[in-house]
Amino acid sequence: MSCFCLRKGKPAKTNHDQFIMLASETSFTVNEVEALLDLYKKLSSAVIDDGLIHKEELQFALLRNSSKQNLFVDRVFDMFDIKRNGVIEFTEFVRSLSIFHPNASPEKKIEFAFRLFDIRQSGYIGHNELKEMVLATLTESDVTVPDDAVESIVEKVHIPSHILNCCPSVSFLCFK
Ligand SMILES: [Ca+2]
Repeated sequence: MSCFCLRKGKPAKTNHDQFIMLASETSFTVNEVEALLDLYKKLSSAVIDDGLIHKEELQFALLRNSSKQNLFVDRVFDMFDIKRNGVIEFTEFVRSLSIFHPNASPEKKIEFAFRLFDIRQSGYIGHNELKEMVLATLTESDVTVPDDAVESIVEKVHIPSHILNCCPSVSFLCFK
């Protein structure tokens, strides 16, 4: 019997041309892109050894567990999965990580943070979205906090009242 598992353990097109292409599109150098491939290989074989990062693998990398559902991981995964096909490919991994590079523009970083909290992708961060993210973070840290305490946290990190008066949800412009 023949095995045609050609892509097992390898993301598609990981040749030098691809490193150059990704370096030209991101803040990374060719050497850094190459180093990211090593990291990508480790992450993408952590749970399902198929050369692609599944949500369980991102979760394992971020939280050291691969089963418990977590809103924060869901959001990060959705943002890395640019093609929205349920896996993070190497090019998506590099392009998304580039936002965290010291040379990436503050505008891009702010936009990423905004999209992370804009759970329903409405263009506004509502009170409930902020609350859900705070709850997800607390739950992951095994901290149980009464609802009114969460409300109080959300109110404290929320926007000043003079902005709140003109827009009850936070738009990207307010967020900046
Ligand atoms: Ca995998």
